[in-house]
Amino acid sequence: MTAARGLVIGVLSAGVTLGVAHLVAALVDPAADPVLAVGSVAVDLAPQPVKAFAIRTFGTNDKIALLVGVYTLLALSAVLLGAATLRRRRYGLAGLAAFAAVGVAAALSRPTATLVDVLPVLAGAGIGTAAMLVVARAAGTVPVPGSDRPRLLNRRQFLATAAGAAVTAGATATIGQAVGRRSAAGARSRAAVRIPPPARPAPPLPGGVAVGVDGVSAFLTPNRDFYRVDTALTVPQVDVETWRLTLAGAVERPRTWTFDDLLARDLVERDITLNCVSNEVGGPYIGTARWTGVPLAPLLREAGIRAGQNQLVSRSVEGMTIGTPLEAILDGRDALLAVAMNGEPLPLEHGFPVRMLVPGLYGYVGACKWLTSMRVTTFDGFDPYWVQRGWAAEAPVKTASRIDTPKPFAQRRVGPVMIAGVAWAQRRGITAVEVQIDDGPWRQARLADGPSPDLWRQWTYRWDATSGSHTVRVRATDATGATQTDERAAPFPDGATGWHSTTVTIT
Ligand SMILES: Nc1nc2c(c(=O)[nH]1)N[C@H]1C(S)=C(S)[C@@H](COP(=O)(O)O)O[C@H]1N2
Ligand SMILES: [Mo]
Repeated sequence: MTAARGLVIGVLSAGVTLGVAHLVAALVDPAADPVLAVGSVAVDLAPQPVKAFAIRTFGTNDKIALLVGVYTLLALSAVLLGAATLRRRRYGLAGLAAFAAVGVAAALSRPTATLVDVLPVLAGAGIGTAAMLVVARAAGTVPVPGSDRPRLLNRRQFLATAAGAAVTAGATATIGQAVGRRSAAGARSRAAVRIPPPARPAPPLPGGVAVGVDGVSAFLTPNRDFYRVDTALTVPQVDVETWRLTLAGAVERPRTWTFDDLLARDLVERDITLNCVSNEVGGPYIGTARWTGVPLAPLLREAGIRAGQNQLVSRSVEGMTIGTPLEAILDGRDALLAVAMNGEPLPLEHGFPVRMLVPGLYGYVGACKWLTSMRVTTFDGFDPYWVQRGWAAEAPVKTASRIDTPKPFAQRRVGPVMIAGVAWAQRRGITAVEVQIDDGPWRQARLADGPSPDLWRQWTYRWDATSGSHTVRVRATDATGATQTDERAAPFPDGATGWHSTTVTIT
């Protein structure tokens, strides 16, 4: 009886608090929803091994896993708080105040926070407190003579207030959800955007870039299949009408561009492979797209970079900072401010309206999404987000290769088996891929066409498979003549190394 009343009080007052907060957040700033704000702080504060574990275990679902965790903790605390409230009102009040304080701190700690971001928590906590007091008052009991189980003073009143609180929680959360969808400024803005045809289209891809073997990744990754890695719990919603890009710091002529200013420049189109430093050996966080964008180097040169600078710090609308060596941008490679991906405006998840792209660098040092400002500085002068967390300040892509087929533990028949996959060494290019079966000699794989060093390269190896369980290994060599090391390294702090292998059963 007591436990049940405590549960009802706790869960309903928490529900009203979060529902109201969600609705107010939808109106002022969706990212100020306290659950998301606390989740974001958890993302930012999580120690490196925890982050690595989350990316490894949950992959692109890491955000969902995090939110499930936050909600579970909240539900447990709510039940305890409800029980405490029955004992003494002030325990409940103190508990809610403590949660509100955490929510306010989280909302304000976001890099782009303003004072209105405390409104959702305050409104939620205020109305949630009222709900708690009303339901707790209606939960009063009287002793039953001859029994140690008291009964509700007014059962109907208790049920009515509880139902009222439940409806409030459900309605505010639902309306908040609907408002949030309707105010999806980014989606609306993206639908209205027209990207002009590139002045310099991508050179046509030779037919031979794809080996045409089942199970090998598509040479150009469709947008919906392109991996997504970022710290944003809600996808930033940018309206190009109000969006601006600034260039400041150690430059002679700081600049500001609108989206149309950028589109008015000559656009280039390039096929470029992008991968994540968090990718494990054999992992999925790599893809290739046809990007359209504004060449970045001329923008910097026009602004006049002052002497002695070596880092460009990009900042996104939600406060991510990414540091790129100026030298990498200026050395003639296709460093872009990308506005389109595979022929459509950048998908919201991939940085709409503008992201940076620097071939040869892992995403965390060259591919800022939802870009809004760039600052010329030095590596000594500023540590961007991931560098503050111990990752390397400079991180060129390491030469690597992956077996796409057969999949691990596949079963095949004795006879010819096609082994195939991809290899990459952006900026250098792949010149050889070798395959080893068990402890046999390394054999040359057949390479598909490799039209640019900034692209991954497919390969195949036709194996005359004999019965038994076999280990297949792959290693690549890049155009500097360096062969991929077999020394295993974890992704932290500057990218994984080691040979990818897979086990196949032949019958
Ligand atoms: N604003 C922002 N940009 C970001 C990130 C981020 O967390 N926030 N993650 C970076 C990382 S680690 C990678 S690997 C690439 C991934 O880009 P994608 O999600 O389009 O594949 O984006 C980079 N740009
Ligand atoms: Mo990454």
